[in-house]
Order: sequence, then C-alpha cells, then structure tokens
Amino acid sequence: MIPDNFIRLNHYHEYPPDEMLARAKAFYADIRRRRSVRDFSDRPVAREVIEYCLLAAGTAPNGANKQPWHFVVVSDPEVKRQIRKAAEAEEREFYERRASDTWLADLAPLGTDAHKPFLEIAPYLIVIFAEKYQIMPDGTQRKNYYVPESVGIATGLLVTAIHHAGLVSLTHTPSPMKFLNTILNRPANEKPFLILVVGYPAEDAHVPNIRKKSLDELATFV
Ligand code: IYR
Repeated sequence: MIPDNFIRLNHYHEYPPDEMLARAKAFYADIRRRRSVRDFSDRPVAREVIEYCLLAAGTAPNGANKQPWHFVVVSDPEVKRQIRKAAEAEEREFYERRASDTWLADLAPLGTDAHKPFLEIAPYLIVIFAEKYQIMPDGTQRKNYYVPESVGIATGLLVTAIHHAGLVSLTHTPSPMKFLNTILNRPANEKPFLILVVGYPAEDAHVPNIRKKSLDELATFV
C-alpha cells in the first residue's frame, strides 16, 4: 500500500548510457570553469535571475524537510555599506590578531586582506542564515536537524545556479558574523552561515592560479 501522502515520482528522467556519460562530462566541463571571484563589476543584475537561483537553492535535500535556511538579498547601497564596515572591522581583527601564522601562510596564495570593496561594488550580497531551531506559535523552540549539512548543500546549489546563469560569486565568511543579525534584523534562532557576493566579474578580473585535486586524489573506489 502506498501511503496517501505519497505521490508518484513524476519528473525523473532516465537517459541512455551514452547520453548519461555525455551529460556528466558536459556538466563537469561547465562547472570546472567556476571560480571564486573577488574583482566585481557594479553592473546591475536582474532581480528575477537571483529569484530563480534562490528557488533552485531551496530544492536542496535537508533534514526532515525543515528547510532550515533563510536568504537575505541585499542590494541597498546603505545596507551594503554597513555590512562592509562591520565585516572589515572583523577582518582587521582576524588578519592583525586572531589568525595563526599557519593560517595566514595558507591564505597568502589567495592574496586576501582585510579590505573588502566587493561588499559595496557587487550588485547583490546574499546573506545566508541557518535556522538553528524553529520558534513554534506558542513560543517554544524546536531544534532543526543536520542544519550545517542542509544549509551547506543549499549554498552549493546556489553557487552552482549562479554560475549556470552566467554570473560569478564569492563565498565570504568574516568571523564572527553576529553583526549580520543586527544589521539585517534577523531573529536569534538564525545564525549567519556565509555571505555570497554575486554579480558580473570586473573586466580585468584576476584569480589565483590554483589547481583542484585529481580524481585519484579526491576519491577512492572500493
Ligand atoms: N575571512 C577572511 C579570511 C579567509 C579565510 C579563508 I579559510 C579563505 O579561504 C579566504 C579568506 C577573508 O575573507 O579575507
């Protein structure tokens, strides 16, 4: 007996094996072009594109379908300015005091520092919040499940959707990020997860020359 809250798997599509392989290769060829970009253009991007990317992110598998995420899309220049100011203050702390020498040495090839102009230049900052628990109508709290895993997967889909749309992004994690609750007026059950900076790359955008692990390095088949 099929429970009556179940529906038929309607949208699954099986491809013949050769087409399956061609699709897997084509997707890899496309996604391997994705780079984290720090040099953004201020060219505007249609809000509807961002809306569809967010809908794609919201399809992510997640714990008990609680969908423990909330996305705040910032385009208001004054709000971006406040975020930049607070983020740069935390980053100065990080680069000047908090970061270990090893951490700074690991970051050196990326050429990052406490200066984050992209937080004001890029047309959108998508601030991703993880909903640690739900607040029930009677005020009691209910913990969500596998929150970092769920929000991490949704963020991965968002990064992929943005690339697929022809835009670039940067995952930015000033630490700590509590200031985002204050600036964006988000409740205490939501924990900032990361800021996704989204837009067109600057015309002369540069990225570090880094390599990704080979299949042998990244996977083991048993
Ligand atoms: N949040 C800092 C430092 C930083 C940390 C890691 I790990 C990176 O991969 C990149 C940067 C910054 O954004 O500069």
